[in-house]
Amino acid sequence: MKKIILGLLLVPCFLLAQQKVSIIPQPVSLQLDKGNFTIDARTTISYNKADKSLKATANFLASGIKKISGINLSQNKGNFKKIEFKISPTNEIGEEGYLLNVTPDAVKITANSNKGLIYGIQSLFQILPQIRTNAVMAVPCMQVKDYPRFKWRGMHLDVSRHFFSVDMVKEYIELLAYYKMNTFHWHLVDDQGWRIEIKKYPKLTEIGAWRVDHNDKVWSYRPQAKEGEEATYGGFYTQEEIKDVVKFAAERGVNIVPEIEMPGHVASAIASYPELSCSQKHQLPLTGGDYTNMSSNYCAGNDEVFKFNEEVLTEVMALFPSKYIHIGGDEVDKTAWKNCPKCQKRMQNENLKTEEELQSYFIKRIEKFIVGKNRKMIGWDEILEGGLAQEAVVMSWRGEKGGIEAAKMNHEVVMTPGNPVYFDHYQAGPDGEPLAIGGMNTLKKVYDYEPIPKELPSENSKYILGAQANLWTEYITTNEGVEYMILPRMLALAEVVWSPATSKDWNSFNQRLKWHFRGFQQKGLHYSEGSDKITITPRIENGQLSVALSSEVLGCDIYYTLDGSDPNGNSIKYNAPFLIDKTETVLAASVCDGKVSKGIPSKLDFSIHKASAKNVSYLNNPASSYQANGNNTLTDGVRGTFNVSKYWHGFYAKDLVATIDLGETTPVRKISLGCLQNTGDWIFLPKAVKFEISVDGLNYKEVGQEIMPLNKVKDSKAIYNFATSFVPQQAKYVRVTAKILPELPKGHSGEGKPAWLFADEIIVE
Ligand code: TNX
Repeated sequence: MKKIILGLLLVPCFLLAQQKVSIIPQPVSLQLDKGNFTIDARTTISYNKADKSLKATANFLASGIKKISGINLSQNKGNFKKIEFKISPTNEIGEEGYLLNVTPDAVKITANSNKGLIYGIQSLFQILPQIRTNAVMAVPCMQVKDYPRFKWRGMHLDVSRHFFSVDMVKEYIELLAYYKMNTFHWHLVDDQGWRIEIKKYPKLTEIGAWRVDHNDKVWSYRPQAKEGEEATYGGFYTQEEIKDVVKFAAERGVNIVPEIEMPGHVASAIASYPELSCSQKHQLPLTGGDYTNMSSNYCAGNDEVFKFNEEVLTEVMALFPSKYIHIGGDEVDKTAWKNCPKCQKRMQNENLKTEEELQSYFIKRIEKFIVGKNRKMIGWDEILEGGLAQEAVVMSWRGEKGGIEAAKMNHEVVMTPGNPVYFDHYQAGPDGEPLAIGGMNTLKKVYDYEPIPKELPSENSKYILGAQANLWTEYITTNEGVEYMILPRMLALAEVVWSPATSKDWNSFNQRLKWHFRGFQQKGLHYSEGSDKITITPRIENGQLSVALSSEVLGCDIYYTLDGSDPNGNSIKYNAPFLIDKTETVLAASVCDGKVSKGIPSKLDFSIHKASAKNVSYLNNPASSYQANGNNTLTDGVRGTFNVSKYWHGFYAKDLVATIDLGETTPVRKISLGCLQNTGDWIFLPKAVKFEISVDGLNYKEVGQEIMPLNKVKDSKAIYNFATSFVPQQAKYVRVTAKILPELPKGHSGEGKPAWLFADEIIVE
């Protein structure tokens, strides 16, 4: 009898077509074999009952199977068809790795820890149907060996700017775990809302969790209440809810790193307990949620502030078992400290010379407390300023510079540079996309990210714990918005932090992504199909200007026009970079299966003049993060705009002194330099621009100067052409000197510090 049943059961293994396996992140090694294992009502989960922790893992597997098939798997019953997990010392796969061995008779998952088993189960889930179905639950026979490249595989969620329910947070964690991300950075505190119940300080959530609801998306600190308006927008998590979420995450191998911001970004705490701020006026009773114009910092001179934070952290650490506790530390506006007698006294007593050192004092004092509780403190890269605390871990967000610096000092680092892992930035468009904070971090940019910087000495690379994407929610107001911004970019990041660097393969990733897109559709998750925008890149080579077109969408053709019409399948097909030798507009779109992509076409205007494509040399080089198109950006014919930063060359603290070699002596009658002002970003028009010409490149003659026009001083944003016109003169060289503003004006957040100077084009006529 037994034999017959066995024979019948084996049939599907030979009849079912080999299923595709589309695991993301790509496993270290995967070998598909012939046949399938079929999960059915007779399958049992088998494990060592003596190990209590395995029970939760078995339940996790059982409930996942039930959800997609309705099958109730038994546990440790019978000896027939098993999904077996075993914790046993296994080489090469580390703490989080797993071996998954599927044969027609059994699925075996082996790991060194429960976490590894969970990842094996996640791989299994990715192979099975994504939603409830009556289909046969067939798992292709295979052997998988898999383990992560990095130990910090993080996703962050800001629940302060907008509040997200426990259910949404769980959904987020579930998605993380499904893609083997193991760290959830929960940004619980910011100016716009305090989101965690603290028993000792109830006002934090009675007052600090609520604000007036103007349904606007950008706030400075906290939105200003109108007369009689109530603070009705917000929410917070009770300690019981937090315990539940922590448990939920742990069952999926996800560690939650709570972030309790300090000493800045805490208008919500100050609104609740004004006495924690520097200013006396904040100690008046506050009503109606009007907390504008307050300093959003804790007072660093007040010992009560430290007592408060230590007591808050004590409750936080009791809730979160995480070794790492995040204390924020970013973007502290030091103005209040400069004007605060208590802060100034602290600086005197502690022999601190700058407010940066005062911030460092603050953070170090908190670190001591955290380390005393056997935890590790992590903070944004500003904690490097004024001296890094002894054991602090640095989260590098303003590029990778801070991370490199910290890793060189043998501090642990998590890489989370705004470009490309801020998922609040656009991933496509921006036309047709939900309004976002700015920037453009496409799926491919995320996929191509390498967390270990080239410039880091190899012996220090071990300090790079991994990478993380951050989801700030100033512009994200709904659950759908959260899903849309992380899907599918999180999948690209998952592959970056899990899979071996050598196995990266954009084509293969896109292939596997299709299966996951289908799953998103079936589950009703909101996701982006990626950027179908064509990137138009100006190039200068051998004194010629050309244009390259590229697309992230695979398997499509690119078509373009030069006559201003919208491109379609009858336009010019792009094969290779083409020359631009007159003023014209390039419009480009991708055409897939005969259909023009849905977004509006990409467009770039080129204006050609006497200096076009000519070589530019600089006395002071542009800053590394504002290289635009490289050396000859100022002669590539492309102008910058307020929205698109990539065509601007940025200079910091030093003047722009650019010399153009026109290649031949030619009559010149007008020269101009395009500059940007965006005061909020510390970018100011130059004080003055001087224009010179030369025939021999040695002797220069001034042909004009323009002083920064007075009517521009007050503009927070401006694009202005500094220019000079003169009677035509022979020139082979043109030199332009733009004087940078050496000190930001009084009242500016960077008062006294040098400004940035941004320029896009030197036009010679
Ligand atoms: C900077 S990243 C911030 C956040 C903002 C974010 C917007 C960081 C440590 N601070 O407070 O939400 O930019 O992208």
